[in-house]
Amino acid sequence: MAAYGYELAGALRAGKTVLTAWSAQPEAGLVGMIAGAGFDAVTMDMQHGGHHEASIWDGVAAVLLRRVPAIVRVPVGRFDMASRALDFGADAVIAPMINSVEDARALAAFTKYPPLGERSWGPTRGLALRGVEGGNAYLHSANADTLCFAMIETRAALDALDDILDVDGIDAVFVGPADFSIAWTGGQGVDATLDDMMDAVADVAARAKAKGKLAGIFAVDPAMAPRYAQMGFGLIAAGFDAAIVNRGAQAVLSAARGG
Ligand code: 3PY
Ligand code: MG
Repeated sequence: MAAYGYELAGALRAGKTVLTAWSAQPEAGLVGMIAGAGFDAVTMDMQHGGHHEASIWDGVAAVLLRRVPAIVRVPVGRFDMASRALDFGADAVIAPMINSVEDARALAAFTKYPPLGERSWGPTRGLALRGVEGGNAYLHSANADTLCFAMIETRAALDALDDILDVDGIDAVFVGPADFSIAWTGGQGVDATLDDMMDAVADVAARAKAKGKLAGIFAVDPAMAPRYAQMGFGLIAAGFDAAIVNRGAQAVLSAARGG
């Protein structure tokens, strides 16, 4: 078992499908509730969701309390926040718009300890949340047990994919199909389920696997998750917090109305 993770890296490396909820509401009570609802992980979104540094501090704790892996998507270019999310106890970070090998190298530098990268020491909060004292075991295991996902969602990223995958410290890629569709259609439209791009999407997972790296994707429609799993995506985001509340409310109201 991973010393300080809740099996996220191990599960993905063993080929398991990990279904993560996607949390946009920066409210730790709700985040914790979702973590307890049966998802394999919870991802808190600082790029387009409302999460901010304080809600990541509280939200990671709320998720880990449920013994569920906590993942943080940081804003564009905020590699310092990727370091902080790991220090706060996150099991993985997802960085959007990694469009070049230089972006990938910078991301890896902020998320991996020497000699692989330049992550600065200070995971005090994460270790406290897991009840761990002392740092050397974390220092020696964190590079492998905490995961760094580079988002592939532009033409430039697709062109640079093999070089991005070759960067030591980039553990995985994560496809953003909405932005990917905008790039694919040259800005003509946004459609995260666009059939025309699905071969290219599948190719990202295949190329990651060929290089011994992991792959994840955002499933706007949760019904897409099995298809993505078939393509080789291990981490699949399949449950927006707003949709979870809405669908739950519909199910409750439907039952209460007798039908
Ligand atoms: C995208 O689909 O572009 C994403 O970033 C998923 O949130
Ligand atoms: Mg995106």
